[in-house]
Order: sequence, then structure tokens, then C-alpha cells
Amino acid sequence: MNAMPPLEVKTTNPAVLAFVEDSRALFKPERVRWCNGSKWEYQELLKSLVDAGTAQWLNPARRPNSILVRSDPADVARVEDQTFICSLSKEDAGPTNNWADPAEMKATLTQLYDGAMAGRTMYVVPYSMGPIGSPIAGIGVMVTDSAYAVANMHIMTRVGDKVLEALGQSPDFVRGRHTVGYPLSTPSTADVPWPCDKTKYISHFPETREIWSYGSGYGGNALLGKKCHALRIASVKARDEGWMAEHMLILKLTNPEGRVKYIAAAFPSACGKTNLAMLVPTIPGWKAETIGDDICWMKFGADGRLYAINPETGFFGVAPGTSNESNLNAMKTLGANIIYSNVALTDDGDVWWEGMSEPPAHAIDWMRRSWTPASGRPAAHPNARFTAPAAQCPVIAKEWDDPAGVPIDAILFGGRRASVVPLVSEALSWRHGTFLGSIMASEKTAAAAGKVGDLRRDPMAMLPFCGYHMGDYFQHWINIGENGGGRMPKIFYVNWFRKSPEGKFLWPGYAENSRVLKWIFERCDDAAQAVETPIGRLPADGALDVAGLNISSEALSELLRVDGDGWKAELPSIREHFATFGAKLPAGLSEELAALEQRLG
Ligand code: GTP
Ligand code: SPV
Ligand code: MN
Repeated sequence: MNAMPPLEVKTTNPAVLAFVEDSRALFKPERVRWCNGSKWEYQELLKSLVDAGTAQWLNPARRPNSILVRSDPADVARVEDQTFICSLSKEDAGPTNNWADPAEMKATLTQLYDGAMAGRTMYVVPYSMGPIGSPIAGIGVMVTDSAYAVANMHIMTRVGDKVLEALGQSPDFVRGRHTVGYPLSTPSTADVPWPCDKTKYISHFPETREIWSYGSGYGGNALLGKKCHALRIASVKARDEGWMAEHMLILKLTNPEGRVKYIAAAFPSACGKTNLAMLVPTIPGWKAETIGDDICWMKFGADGRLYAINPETGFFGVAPGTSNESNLNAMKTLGANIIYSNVALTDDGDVWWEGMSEPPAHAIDWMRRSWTPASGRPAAHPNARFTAPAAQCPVIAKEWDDPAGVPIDAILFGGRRASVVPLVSEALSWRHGTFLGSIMASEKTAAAAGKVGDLRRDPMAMLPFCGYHMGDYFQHWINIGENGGGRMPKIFYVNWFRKSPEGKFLWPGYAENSRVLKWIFERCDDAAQAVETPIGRLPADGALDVAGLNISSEALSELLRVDGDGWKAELPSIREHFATFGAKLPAGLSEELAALEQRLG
């Protein structure tokens, strides 16, 4: 895997040079490669992945310049049990994070790191989260021995010389160390297609803005710019500096009169962010365009409004369920220059996954076994992913990489709830909206290791991604709202996943979610009718545009029903959830809970 010549070191920044030299001394790689971010470099990375047997080229007539990667079957999702927030005090990590003493964690990892890159290349990846030069953006430098991680970082972030140039001599960058933990200790040690280790650690040191990741090559564990930096470390930075780092898509919505609103939405992993970010409205005259599909950084602008950027440059999206019917724009984005992970390979060298189209008569499944529809198992892993350049999305908004960001008009929360939570409600205030976010719950998906389907509280879709005590995080939300006053976005709670007693989705979802977006858009202008209920404002009779939609009036009234008994039955579990935050639970949220109880009667 020595295809690449060493390149010139393009920085004299002493902090960067010291970080790289310390990493080299620890990992003991055979060689160090500084990544410059060029197209040529990206192509060399793909070639080295193919040469190593990690990847194979797809049929260039069908998927030009695209590869298929199949991971170790035990390295397919984020490992929340092995994710640690190593703040100086345990209290700062809070009850929802795993904590370890930073010195002890570093001692453990230093042992694992010692010589872990023997026989391999250590790539140095300077990257920017957000447009270079944007006042909202942030820089990181990551070292890794995974060419797969580097190739993905090329798509997902801005990489290379221009980042080092922007950083200049500043020591203000996030330091990321990553190794798959599979040294080629002797010249005769054979490599494997997907090196990784059974032992895994995804560790964060919030005070020193460091990330130490060990043993996994999978997305959120290995692409350190994404969840580790842009959410866990950035959330701490945001708390310290008075801004927000959130697990949200960003969408631009234009009404038939040409007026625009920007909407951010927090849904847990694999709960529909990529889909909503790219939807094609079914209502005439409305237009939706994509700004981001996973992460949103927001800072106050000079006018006192919250301005958001998408810190990423690509989509690391869930493949299964993506089709021309469910997400045409994603399908159009996926034509060329894609890294596919853990999908199935068709006999003509193309990709396939469950829900994409009629199953092929034969394929090779994600575990490299022969597969037919009769095999009785999925051909693609449920958390199979595509890595796609955002610029290839046919509905990417022109301002998607504007360094100034876009002013946010509405924030949506939502999760997978088979019952209780209606299709849409509007919060009564920012604080009430913060309360709704704080009690969000969702059924667990395949994006993280563990049992799928269990209902868990996932406040603001940040449960696995908040780098500090979630009680303090709630307080930060309340503080931000007080700072922003009347210029804050309106908050809404949505649920595309309410089911009938027979277990069928009541709402068609996907493109039809535009009907809900329309109501939200018009609520922002106080134009659409709403009724006040104990849980918030719901669409008044006839206010939700269902013209041309094939939905029964029973289904619609169930979707918009305020299930008072269901909410009352949930109060004990909300109280229990709140109790876990102890004295750090903001008084404002206890007051919101008491007010809800009272309104429910
Ligand atoms: P992460 O990348 O893990 O953060 O996920 P995400 O939030 O971007 O989720 P994504 O849009 O990839 O959707 C995940 C799954 O939810 C896919 O299988 C979709 O088909 C399904 N899904 C998305 N939107 C809807 C919807 O409106 N209704 C229903 N029933 N399913 C949906
Ligand atoms: C998620 O799990 O929320 C993702 C995929 O967006 S990962 O990059 O693995 O975090
Ligand atoms: Mn996500």
C-alpha cells in the first residue's frame, strides 16, 4: 500500500508539527503521508483500497468512479457502549455518557496505540468543518492509518493544504487520533480486507479538544470530523462560546410566491433526516432544497438571528430504503463518485439494497456470500451506507456552502413513535420547545450496535452525541433562547411514524411530509390556523393541506388526535427521565412538566 510518494509538509505551525510528531512516535508507522486534498490524492486512495482488497470497483458503465467496501461483520455501526467522554470531572460527562478518567483512558490507549501502525501509512488529514474562513466553521487535524477513513473524509469534509493555510500558526484545532488497531508487526504479517480490532474505544477529551479512536473503521467511529468533532467536541465548544452544535438537517423551503424559510430538524440516527433534507414536495408550487442532512452549527448573526452552516461537504447516508420513490434526489446523487459500504453487489457490477427496487435474481451479499431473494436474509446490512459529495445533489441550495450561513426560521424535533405523539405540533414557546426536545423518544435503529426497536429517550437526537452533562445542555438551550429573545426560530414536534393498531404507518411520509412543512412555514408567518391543546398547537380542522392525498379521514384524525390518556400515562416515565439529571435539570423544564400535567388535567 505504498502507492503515494511522500509530499512536502505545507505548514510550519508548531502545534500541528508537534501533534504529528508525537503521533508518529506513538503509532510507529512505516511512513507518514500529509494529505493535500487533491483529486489525484483521492483517486490514489481509492486505488490503494482496491489493491488492498478492502474495496472493489463497481461497473464503470453503471457507477463511474465508485467503489464497494465490505467491512468486517463485527464493525458495522457506532459503538455507543465503547464511546467515552473523558472530562476532568465525571460530573461534567453527566448520566447519559460513559465517563473515564482522562489520564487513565490515555494510559490505556497509549498502550494500545504503541506501535499500532507498524507496517502502515499514517495519513495526516487537515480538515475544516464548514466553509474555510466562515466565522461558524472549525478546523481539525486527524491522523489515521485507514485509507478508507481518509477517502471518506475527502468527501465529507474540506481537506488539505487550504486548511493548513487557513489555520496559519494558530493552535486552535481539534486533535484527532485514529487507528484500526491492526499493526503489520513483521514484514510477513498478512493484512486483511478490513483491519480492525475486537477492542474498540471512541474517546473524547473535551477540555483539550482531543479525540482518540481505536479499533473500528466504521463511519461515526472513524470519520473523526463527523460525530466526534462536529457534535461531541463542538457541543462543548458551543456551550463555552454561546452557540449550538446540533444533530440536524438544514432545508430551504420556498413557497409559490417565492418566499424562503430555512428549517433545521433533529431526528435520531436513521429516523429520516437525509430523506427530509432532499424531499420533492407533492404540493404544487412549493420547492425544497438541501443545505445539510446530518449536522448543523448555529451562531448568532449581527441581526440577532441564528445563522446555520452545514459543517460537512457530503452525505454519509443510510442505503436501505432509499429508492426513486422514497428519495429520488438521493438516488440522483448516487450515480457516480460514491463509496458504498456494506451494500450488495449485483451480477452486473452494480449495487443493490433492500427497498431500492425489485430484488435481483442473484447477488453477492454484504458478507461476500452468494444471495438470492430466497436466502431469507437481507442482502445489504441494515446500516449499509453511501458516502456521496453534497455538490452532486440535484437540489443542493445555492447557499449551501455560504460562509455566512442561513438564518433559521423553524426547528423541528421528531422520532419514531408508534403512538401518543401526533403528526405535528407547535411549541407554545422556546422553553416549551426545549422541553419537547428534552423528552423526545424514539425506537432504536441499526445505526448503533444493540437491539433495534426499543423505545428510548433521545433528547434533541443528541443522546449519543452530547459531549457534556445533558442537564447543562438543556440549560444551554434555555440560555440561547433567552439571548435570542423574539428572534429565535419557532419549534415544532413531528412524528412520521405513528401506526394503526394493526401496525401500519398512518402517514405516507417521505415526499408527503411537505404538507406538514407547508403548515410549519405558514405558522412562522402566523398565517395557518392552529388550535391550542394541552401539548401544543395543532393544525386546525382543514389547516393541513391534504388536497390530492389518498388518506382516510379516520387516519388523519388519528394522526392529529391529542392522546391525553397516552400523554398522562407517559408522565411517570418523563419524571423518571428528568430525575436522572438530578440538580442539573433546569428549573424551567420542571416547570414545563408541571404545566403540561396541569393542562392535561
Ligand atoms: P443518520 O444518517 O443515521 O443520521 O439517519 P437519517 O436521520 O438521515 O435517516 P434517513 O433519512 O437515512 O432515514 C432512515 C430510514 O427511515 C430509511 O430507511 C428511510 O426509508 C426511513 N424514512 C425516512 N423518512 C421516512 C418517512 O417519512 N416515513 C417513514 N415511514 N420512513 C421514513
Ligand atoms: C448516525 O448514526 O447518526 C450517522 C451515521 O449519521 S455515523 O456517521 O456513523 O454517525
Ligand atoms: Mn446522523
